[in-house]
Amino acid sequence: MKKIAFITGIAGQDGSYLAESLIKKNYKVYGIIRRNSVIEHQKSRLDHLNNKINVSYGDLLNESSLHNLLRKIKPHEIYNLAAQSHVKISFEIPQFTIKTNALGVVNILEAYRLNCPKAKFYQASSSEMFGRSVDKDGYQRETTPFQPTSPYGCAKVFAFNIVKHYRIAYKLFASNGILFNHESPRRGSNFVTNKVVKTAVKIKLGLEKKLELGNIHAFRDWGHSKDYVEAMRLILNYKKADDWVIATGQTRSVKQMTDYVFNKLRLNKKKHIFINKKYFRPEELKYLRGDSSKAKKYLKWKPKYKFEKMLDEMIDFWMDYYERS
Ligand code: G4F
Repeated sequence: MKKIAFITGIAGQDGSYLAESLIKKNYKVYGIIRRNSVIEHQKSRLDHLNNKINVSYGDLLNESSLHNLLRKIKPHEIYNLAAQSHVKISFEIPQFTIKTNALGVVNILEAYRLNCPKAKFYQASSSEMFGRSVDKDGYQRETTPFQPTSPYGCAKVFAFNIVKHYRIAYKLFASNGILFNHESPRRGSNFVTNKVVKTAVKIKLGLEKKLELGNIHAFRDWGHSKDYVEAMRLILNYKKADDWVIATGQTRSVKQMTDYVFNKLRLNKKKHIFINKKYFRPEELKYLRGDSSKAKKYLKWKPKYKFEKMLDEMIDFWMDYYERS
């Protein structure tokens, strides 16, 4: 019998790569997307999977849609990837972010507990939960305390804890993947990597003149989304539910990432890059570097992509996109 997977946030970067990967592994894949007034934006990452997945409208805040679907499809694996995922925007819409990223998780956990408790549940937890906290050796790991620095991070800490609570209280297979930043050509272009790459390519092609950035001295541990969705599946196929850090173990500043892209395209940084206060956050998360030794040891997971290869892939994607259009 085919395994059945249910993915919330299936139209996002991770959701679309995860759906592709599970189809290749012979899963039957279901997912929900939220209604959006611009239909073209809604399923663009899924168009190539058209007849291979089952997508319906749903929302973490619309409980009946979750109960109905889970009762009907009885999944073996549930991946909760839906979220208001932009940290800066979470300062502008804190209530909506907390409703979706915290209360929304309770909603899907309840639908899971009441309709298909034998399923395995994955929660997209985030390195943003660590916030100000770094271990003495300069890494964040499963034992590092959470000190979130944004409404997004606070909501994700709540979600992490409630998932753990459901695991213990109801003996459910509910796991957290604490994923550090992960990118790809499918990344939304208001996240810094894709914003930098897309704008730099446009500058190179004479379609744009400047790139405006916020805090370029923040450090992030950037991996590739394709590697990270593999970790999600391994997490649910491990013998017991647990919490897992998924990261590359390397950290670079936004400036270093931008330098790589501008050097690759032979662009003059001084001429094109400007700092604009509007991209700063009320509190900045300054430094992330994950230690995923536990995932390497027990899940046998390790990233395949190197940082430079990932950025090269993104540059090639946008070059190809603008040269064809
Ligand atoms: O690309 P970012 O917006 O990602 P951020 O805030 O680290 O969040 C991402 O990673 C989290 C995992 O830790 C996820 F949970 C979350 O959902 C999301 O996927 O910003 C990265 C860094 C920040 O320090 C930001 O201040 O880049 C800095 N930055 C500098 N200029 C900018 C910009 N970020 C954006 N988005 N736009 C700028 O112009």
